[in-house]
Formats: sequence, C-alpha cells, structure tokens
Amino acid sequence: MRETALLILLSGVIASVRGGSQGDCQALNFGYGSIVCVCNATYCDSAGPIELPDPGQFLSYVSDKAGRRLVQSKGNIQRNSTGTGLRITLNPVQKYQRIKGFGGAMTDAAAMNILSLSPGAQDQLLRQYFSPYGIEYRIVRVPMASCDFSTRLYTYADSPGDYSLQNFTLSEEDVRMKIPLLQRAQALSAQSLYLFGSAWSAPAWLKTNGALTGKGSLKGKPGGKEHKTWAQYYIRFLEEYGKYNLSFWALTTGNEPTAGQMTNYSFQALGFTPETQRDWVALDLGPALHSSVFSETRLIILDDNRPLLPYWAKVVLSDISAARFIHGIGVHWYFDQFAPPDITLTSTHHLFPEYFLLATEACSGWSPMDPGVRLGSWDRAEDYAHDIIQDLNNYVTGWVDWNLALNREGGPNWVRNFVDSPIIVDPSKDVFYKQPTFYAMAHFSKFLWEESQRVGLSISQNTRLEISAFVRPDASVVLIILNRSKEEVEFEVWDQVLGFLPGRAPARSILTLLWNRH
Ligand SMILES: *[C@@H]1O[C@H](CO)[C@@H](O)[C@H](O)[C@H]1NC(C)=O
Ligand SMILES: *[C@@H]1O[C@H](CO)[C@@H](O)[C@H](O)[C@H]1NC(C)=O
Ligand SMILES: *[C@@H]1O[C@H](CO)[C@@H](O)[C@H](O)[C@H]1NC(C)=O
Ligand SMILES: *[C@@H]1O[C@H](CO)[C@@H](O)[C@H](O)[C@H]1NC(C)=O
Ligand SMILES: *[C@@H]1O[C@H](CO)[C@@H](O)[C@H](O)[C@H]1NC(C)=O
Ligand SMILES: CC(=O)N[C@H]1CO[C@H](CO)[C@@H](O)[C@@H]1O
Repeated sequence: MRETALLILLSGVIASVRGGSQGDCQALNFGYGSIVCVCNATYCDSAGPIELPDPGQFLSYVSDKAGRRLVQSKGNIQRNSTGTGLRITLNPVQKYQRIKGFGGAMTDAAAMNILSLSPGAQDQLLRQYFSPYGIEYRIVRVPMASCDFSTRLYTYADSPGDYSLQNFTLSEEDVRMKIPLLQRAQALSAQSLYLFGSAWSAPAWLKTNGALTGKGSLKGKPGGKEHKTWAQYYIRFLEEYGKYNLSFWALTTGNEPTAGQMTNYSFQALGFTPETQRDWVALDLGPALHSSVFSETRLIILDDNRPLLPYWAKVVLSDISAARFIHGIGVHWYFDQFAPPDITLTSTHHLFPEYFLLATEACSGWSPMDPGVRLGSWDRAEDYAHDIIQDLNNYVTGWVDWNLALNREGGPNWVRNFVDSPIIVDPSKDVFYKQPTFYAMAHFSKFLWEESQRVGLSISQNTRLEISAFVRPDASVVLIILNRSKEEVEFEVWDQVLGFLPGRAPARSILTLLWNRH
C-alpha cells in the first residue's frame, strides 16, 4: 500500500521525465536515495534503438539521483568555444584497447527469479537486457553447476570414481531454466551473445577435502588423473550445451581460486595457486581444449580479485607452455579500493599486452557494512559507473555484472549470502524493478559496441569528473561522464574536426554523449 501511494505521489513529480522515445520510467521510491523503474508484462520504459544524430548535432543521455533515467536530448555542435571553464579535448589519434562487451550472469538464482514472473513479464525482462529496445548486453557468464546462488549443492558428475565422466549430466537448473532462458535471450539479441563458463567446484570425490565447500583443491598433481578428469569435465560441459545450440566464447579456469585456499570457506570453491593453475592449464586443460572440437574457445585465467595482479599473471603467463593456451585475464571488483588500477590492471597490460583484461564479476550489497538489496540506491549506480570507468581507463575490455535478477531478499542463495542486482523481481505483483545500477550499466552497454576503441582525452583543468571516450567501428564517438559531486558542472567537449559540444553534468549524474564524425 505504501508503495502504491508513493508511486502515485511521484508520478506527478516525475511526469516530465522522458525515458527516451519508447516511454517513461514508472518511478517508485523505496526511500534509499533515488527511484526504481517499475515494469510489468505490458509496460516497461525503454530508450529504444538509438539512431545516430544528424551531422552537426550530438545526442546526450542522462541519468541522475534526481530521478532521470536515460533521458535523451539533442544539442548542436558549435564552431566557437562556449568559453566555459572546463574543456574536454578528444584525441582520437591516441588509441587504446578495444571493447568486447558488457553483461551479467545467468546463475541458478537469476534463472529462478526470471521464471517466477509471468511469461509476458519474463519476455519484458529479457528484452530489457538483450534486445535493441533494451541495453544490448553481449556477454553472459554461465556458472558451471552450482554456486552460492543455487538452492542446492551439485556438480554435473557426482558419482564417486566416475573418472571417465560416463554419468556426466547437466542439472534440471540447466535444462529447464538456464538453457531455455539463454536461448530466448539469444533470440532477442541482434548479435550473437558471448557466453563464458565459470566453475565454482569440482566434484567432491576429485578433491582433497571430499566436499564442494571449504578449503580444498584437486587431489594429486597437474598431469594426474584427477586433474585430467577435471579438464575433461570442461569439454563435456561444452558438448552438452552444444546439444542445445549454445556455444561458448570462453571458459575461465574457475571462479575465485583463492577462495578454495581459505579455511572453512562457506560455499563452493576449488583452490588453485598461480603455480597449480599454470601447470593444470599447461598439462591438462590447455591440451584437452586444443585437441577437442572446441579449440576456438577462449581461456580466461584468474577470475578473481584484482589485488592478485600482476603477480598471478606473471606466474601463469611467463610460462610459454601454459600461456600458449590462454587469451585473457578475468578480474572481480570486490577489493578494488585496496588495489589502485594503474599498478594492477595497467601494469599487467604492459607486461602482457597480447592478453585481454575482462571484469568478470561485480555486485552491490556484498559488504557486511552495506548488505543486500537497496531498492533505488543511487550510490550503488555511482559505484558501478566509477568502477567501470576506472577499469576502461586501465585497459579492461568489458565489464560483466553478477546475477541478472534477484528477489526482494537478494537471493535465493543457499548460504544466505544475499546481495543486490540491477533487476529485482517481485513475483507476488508480477513486476520487476530496474534499479539505478541497471541504468549505470546501460550508459556503457548500449553505446559501446564490440570493437569500439578507447581514445585519448585531455582536460583543461583539474576536475573530479570521471570520463572515458571511445570511437566506435562506424567512426561515431561515445563519451561517458560521471559526476559524483553535488553540484552541476558545465563543460565543453572539443572535437578538433567538428567543433565544440556544450554540456552540463548535473549533480550526481551519469552522462553519455554520442555524435557522428562523418
Ligand atoms: C503495467 O504497468 C502499466 C504502467 O504502469 C499499467 O498501466 C498497467 O495497468 C500495468 N499492468 C498490470 C497488469 O498491472
Ligand atoms: C566565432 O568567433 C569568431 C572570432 O572570435 C567571431 O568572429 C564569430 O562571430 C563567432 N561566431 C559565432 C557564431 O559566435
Ligand atoms: C553411473 O550411475 C549409475 C546409477 O547411479 C551407477 O550405477 C554407475 O555405477 C555410475 N557409473 C559410474 C562410472 O560411476
Ligand atoms: C540447432 O540449430 C539448428 C540449425 O540452426 C537447428 O536445425 C536445430 O533444430 C537446433 N537445435 C536445437 C536443439 O535447438
Ligand atoms: C573451521 O571449522 C571447524 C569445524 O566446524 C572448527 O572446529 C574450526 O575452528 C574452524 N576454523 C576456523 C579457522 O574458523
Ligand atoms: C565529481 C565531479 O566532477 N563533480 C563535479 C560535478 O560538478 C560540480 C559543479 O561544477 C563540480 O564542482 C564537481 O567537481
């Protein structure tokens, strides 16, 4: 009742807020700082497919704490400087990394939550993430068997002693939930999705601790029969998903290998040191993939927090017999504030420029200081945008969020490790809430197509604005600006070929500017 009353109250205040050409955000305020946008089976706000502006014009999309969500406006590119203090000059000749994409994870929990809605609302939700009417995610992380965001513990090969993996079987969660949803997501996407798999734990009988949780690693040594079986498990996974026409762009060597080195770790984990990961790839996983029909599948190491860089990469990638099977390095965001991006990400890039960096997991509400779901938190949208811009400005090629959808509690999660998600479902009302973090993702995912290349910027004076600039494959420019401060900032962007773009970054806002250089 309280929510309904607030909705009615707010709809007057926010009536002028345009969510782009396809309809307005149905704003609802739960009292956590800003609003969520309510969607149901028949209605959801959408920025729609975006067309390039006419020559001489630029498009600007803004979301902010005050309640705007991807609000579009047009401006004219001017011959003369506006004379405002802050000038952002685009330097397209300075070229950096190319973008792979943005996305989220189809966990068991995400699949259950999406399927808890009516079929119409499910479609609406999937369209929001994957279609040209939505935010055009390209990457989906798929947990291989159970993780904490499952309702039970299982792997695909739980028969003890099944070294030939004769009894390898996908779970009900895969066959009835994740796979049908991935197929529907693919059908809604204008491009082929890039799936990547991450395993949390090996079957208990392959492990030193005989359990999926806690401190434990594979029995024996790299090159031994447990390590070989665990590599074949990856091949079997690709084969089984292949039967449903789902092919994987990449696999990681396993989720958070350091978790499995911690005493009494509370959920599924498999411990590797950088040395054992290196040797397992060199002796087992690399050769198994290479000699299979999946030899094109990319291999991503680490899939763990970035303070481990560059050390982990040095150990694994300095060994040519492992490095020749590897393509990228996955980083999680959980301890980013203790690990400056230049000495972790950028130094790793300079040491190993042939290997891509990809952010493979992040979520809000994971910290005991600020746990669980906070409907409408703008602080969390800023945390996302801040981390994404920092990553992009330090050679990261894409950013993959954690659960695509969670319930009001931030689960289900069998160890009650509840967190937040850009989409929260409420099946009792058959609605879902698009959180500020959904729009934070949108400001990047909808605009930065694959192969967009980061370019240089110079800024005329000190500013706390956080900025990243890209040239897309069609030569159009995307500039993303985060203003975490409480005041509005006026600025101008100087494109030395076309002229000056006058702009203003409202207080507590995320801005995406788009223009054509032809
Ligand atoms: C869905 O949302 C729209 C817009 O808020 C509303 O007009 C419509 O009545 C809702 N439909 C249902 C079934 O609640
Ligand atoms: C642009 O600047 C030039 C030189 O200062 C001036 O002559 C001209 O009138 C200005 N044009 C506009 C449209 O303001
Ligand atoms: C496979 O599962 C069946 C039925 O549970 C069992 O009888 C058989 O021993 C298992 N095979 C292997 C190789 O573990
Ligand atoms: C897989 O794709 C092929 C060709 O596109 C199609 O013939 C087949 O029915 C699909 N199989 C499944 C299980 O979807
Ligand atoms: C780990 O769990 C065991 C058994 O519950 C307990 O005895 C031990 O104290 C725990 N160790 C740590 C470091 O928490
Ligand atoms: C973080 C940031 O850049 N904040 C800016 C937002 O706008 C105000 C007003 O111009 C600036 O003073 C802040 O530096």
